[in-house]
Amino acid sequence: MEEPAPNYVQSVPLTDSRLDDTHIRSWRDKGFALVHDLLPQSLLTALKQDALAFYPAPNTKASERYTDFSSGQRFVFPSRSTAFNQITLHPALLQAVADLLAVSVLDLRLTQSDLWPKYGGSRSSNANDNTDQRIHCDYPNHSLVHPPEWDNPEAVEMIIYLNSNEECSGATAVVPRRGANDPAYPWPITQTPGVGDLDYVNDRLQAERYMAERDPKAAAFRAENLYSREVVANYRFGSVLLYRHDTWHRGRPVKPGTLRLAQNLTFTKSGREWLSPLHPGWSWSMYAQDKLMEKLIARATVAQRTVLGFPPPGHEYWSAYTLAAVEARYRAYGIDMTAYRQAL
Ligand SMILES: O=C(O)CCC(=O)C(=O)O
Ligand SMILES: [Fe+2]
Repeated sequence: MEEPAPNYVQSVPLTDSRLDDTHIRSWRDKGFALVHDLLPQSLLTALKQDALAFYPAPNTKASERYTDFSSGQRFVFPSRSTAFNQITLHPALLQAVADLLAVSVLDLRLTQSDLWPKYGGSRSSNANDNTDQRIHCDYPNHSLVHPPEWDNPEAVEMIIYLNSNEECSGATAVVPRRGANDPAYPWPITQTPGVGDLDYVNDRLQAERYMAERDPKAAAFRAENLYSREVVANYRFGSVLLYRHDTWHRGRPVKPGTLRLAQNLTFTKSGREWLSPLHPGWSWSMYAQDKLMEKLIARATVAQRTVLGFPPPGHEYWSAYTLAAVEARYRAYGIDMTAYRQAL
């Protein structure tokens, strides 16, 4: 299969870091929105510096072990990079997700925040090579079930790019959904490697060869309706691609000799236990000597804490006793329990 010349995703500027109807409609109808100006450049620059200090430079021996798409749990929330934590819980980002899902920020939960390197040219013949991904939806390794009906989404995924397409290539491709009867979006989403009894194969050529053998109808569906209709997100430094667990998309090859850095996040509506966090629980690091997570909880806003699963003001968890106990745990780092006390 030849790579066709890409069509680009359209992007409309934001006003005051707030999504408008165009972005919200795009995400809800087509399955994605690309925004270039959601997050402050200074914070993104700080994050990129932290990531460059953490990940080996391209074309070095040390970079060779990063052949896959994840950081191997080494650059995940909560991180020693303050900028990473601040972006993860940035008010503009949380508000954007809340607007897409039409809920309050207090009804969001974080389930993924991970900063991945993608090195150009480090390609293997492995079926799981990540360079040139097969087209897929992300729900199978985020969810125990299947995304609900299209008009009732329960999660927002995003990729924050710390480079530009011009510099690194490898722009993510997405397939815009065209209404309820779109042949690219049949229900359920099963014609894809890794679902049901189909093997998980990541590499595009190997995945499509496998599909052609195992399920020729599905392979034809993928060629005719998915690959032929993909458009790519012409990303810049700081662009955010907002998409969904049921959006067809794929990662594409990064230019040899370059390193594309991207932060991947997922937020769900609260009470979705079937949507698994991708990392160890947020409290797992609470015995670390630097008290990173305790400080983060103490200094976070009420909304940010709630997004991490801390009980919101007014929750049945709170009593005079639990309030005093939680305050005792975090007092050393200056937690302000006023909002919880007032709601008792
Ligand atoms: O790296 C990209 O551009 C997309 C990655 C992706 O879709 C995935 O790993 O699930
Ligand atoms: Fe994906």
